[in-house]
Amino acid sequence: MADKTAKSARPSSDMTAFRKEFAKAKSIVILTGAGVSAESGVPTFRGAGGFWRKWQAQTLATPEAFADNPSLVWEFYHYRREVMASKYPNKAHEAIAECERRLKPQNRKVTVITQNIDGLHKRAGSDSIIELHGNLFKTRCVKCKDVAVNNDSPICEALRDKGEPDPSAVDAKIPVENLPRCKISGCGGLLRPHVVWFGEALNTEVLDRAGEELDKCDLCLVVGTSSVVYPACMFAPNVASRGITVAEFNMEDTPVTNEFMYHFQGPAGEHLPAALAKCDTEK
Ligand code: BJW
Ligand code: ZN
Repeated sequence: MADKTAKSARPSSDMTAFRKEFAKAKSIVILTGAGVSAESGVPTFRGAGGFWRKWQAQTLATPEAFADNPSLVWEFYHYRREVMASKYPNKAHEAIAECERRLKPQNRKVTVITQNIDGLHKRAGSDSIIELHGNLFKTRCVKCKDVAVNNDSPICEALRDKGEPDPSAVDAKIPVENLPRCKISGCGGLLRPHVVWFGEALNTEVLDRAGEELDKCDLCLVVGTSSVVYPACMFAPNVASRGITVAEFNMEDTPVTNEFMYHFQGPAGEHLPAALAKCDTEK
């Protein structure tokens, strides 16, 4: 184990030392955020890429924005759904999925807990995935609460060719009756993206499943998240406070970097394949 006694000491970037701990770990949690998909060309939430038209993504990811202007919020999510057709899992997603597959016959578990809604972990072949903030390709009826998978493109006729991200684009101002509607017989309620917006509680079952995996893990990787959004930002620091090794993979420091044993600075697509590659001790 790397030498990191004081909580505020700098984490180690010794990959050889990390690999020794990885070789022994039996229950690994990989907590991911928008940065894991950045190399696939999916914009992150904060920072320069986090704008759509003139709005910061955070401004539109709220129940208030949807209540105020469902057409605008649907344009934003429609754009993000359509964009995903030309985006593919990158080396980081693939390294995580390959690691889960390889470790399974060794009775070693890898669980992805992701804040992302883009579905790229699944597309890379990861199986054990907990989606904390929902999924771009699921809808929820505001009236009957039905949750459904929806891969339609466009999701409704009125959104066809809408959602242009350019700041000069004109809002489509789609009447609410022409926005995506529930197909359950006799309902017809307005659909919303099945995602967790600011101020909304995370699904209790999802939170419980994440809590179980975090409680029993003996190694935790935290990849491409700014670690500022509650409750996910507390997960890895809580694991570290149990004395479990946590390794952060990020382009930069985060507010919790110094709580961890390891910090690997740089693109996840570069460091994760090296971190999760087959060890000499594996059969
Ligand atoms: C790379 C890389 C590369 C780049 N390789 N790395 C005041 C204090 C404390 C809490 C609150 C507060 N006021 C309100 C709250 C609660 C609020 C919250 O935490 N707000 C904070 C912002 C202050 N949280 C909530 O509301 C949550 N619910 C909740 O807490 O309920 C109870 C409650 C309610 C109200 C008050 C108090 C309690 C719900 C949060 C839901 C978040 N939803 C979103 C949108 C999802 C749908 C969608 O995508 O549209 O989830 S917001 C957005 O942030 C999205 C993300 O999943 C989430 C996290 O972002 P993430 O993934 O970390 O992305 P970025 O962009 O921030 O960071 C990218 C990172 O990658 C950076 O660090 C880069 O350096 C790095 N990177 N390229 C490696 N190649
Ligand atoms: Zn309905």
